[in-house]
Amino acid sequence: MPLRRRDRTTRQLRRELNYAMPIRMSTRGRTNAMAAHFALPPHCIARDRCEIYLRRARSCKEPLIITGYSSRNHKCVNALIKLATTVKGLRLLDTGGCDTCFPANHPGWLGMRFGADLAIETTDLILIVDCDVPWIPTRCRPQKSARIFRVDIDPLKQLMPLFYVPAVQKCIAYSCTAINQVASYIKSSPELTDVVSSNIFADRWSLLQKHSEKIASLDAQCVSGPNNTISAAYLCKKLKYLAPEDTFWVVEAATNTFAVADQIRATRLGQWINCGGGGLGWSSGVALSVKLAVDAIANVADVKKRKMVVQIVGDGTFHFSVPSSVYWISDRYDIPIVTIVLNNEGGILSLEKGDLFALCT
Ligand SMILES: Cc1ncc(C[n+]2csc(CCOP(=O)(O)OP(=O)(O)O)c2C)c(N)n1
Repeated sequence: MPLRRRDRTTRQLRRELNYAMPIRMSTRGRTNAMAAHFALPPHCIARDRCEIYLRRARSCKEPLIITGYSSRNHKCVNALIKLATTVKGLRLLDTGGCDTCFPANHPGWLGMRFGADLAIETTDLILIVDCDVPWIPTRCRPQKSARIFRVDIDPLKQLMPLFYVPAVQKCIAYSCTAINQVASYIKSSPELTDVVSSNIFADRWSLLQKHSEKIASLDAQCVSGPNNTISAAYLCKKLKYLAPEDTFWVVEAATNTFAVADQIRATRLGQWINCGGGGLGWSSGVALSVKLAVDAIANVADVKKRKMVVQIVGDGTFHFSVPSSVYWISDRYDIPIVTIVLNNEGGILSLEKGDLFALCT
């Protein structure tokens, strides 16, 4: 009996090692064995499903994509841009489960909102891509007539059975593959190409140019309060102005997240870093890691200029991140980061351009 148990343990251990060991380090025999575990082809949408999506999407007036963590594959950001540029008028709502999913300078950008947004209530077609909670039904819900499609690696959310989205089609696929497929399918079909090049779509594109009005209205929110108190929006607008354009923003701003997202308006791949989980306290450690990573990349590329990493964090959340360890490590290993703590009480902003850079070099 003890012998058998040891056998089982050894077998289990070998299996675990197989999972853990990188393929390139394996012998051919082990590679073959591991291929059984790893060689899953990228999931894509079946062609007939793709046709169904697009047939139903043809007649819609206000198509909307809601995403959350599609940018865990950065290539998906470019795929979404390509699709939103092909299907003019398509808009995208980011629910902030990951890095920047869509650049703020694209006219289809609706910003970062989770739980509720007006666009969800008015749209007639929603494609949910890699998003766990596209809306909170007690706060906002789509019209009954809206057609909903879902593409996700786990579209049924089998591990989080909290609420179900009444999608007419749910498809297991890698978001980047699926989005590229849809864009290619449109391009390969002369009929659909005609549809998306029609005047209706051109008009929708013109309507999207109201994006600049949206940006102006966001900018208008950035006013300082009485007695020199400052709002999160005002502070973030200043930060955006002070920091170099290629700054990385690690954001754990809790209730101020929308205000921060509205002002930082990330446009570069991976520039806005968020965590999909609900456990607070990750951002300080992540800011150090991001700084290490960007400096390592600069070293490899032999680039002298160092990119800045700015962490924006709520005051309660700041304490969850064990600041004493973080700044000891930052100092001990020379990993400079800037931390902005939002304390919801206001303060006096007196940073000048250059001060921020001085802080983290
Ligand atoms: C590890 C962990 N503990 C507790 C919570 C519950 N929680 C959510 S928001 C929040 C308050 C965060 O405070 P603060 O960072 O000051 O943000 P704000 O008050 O601006 O929302 C807490 C305790 C959590 N999400 N994760």
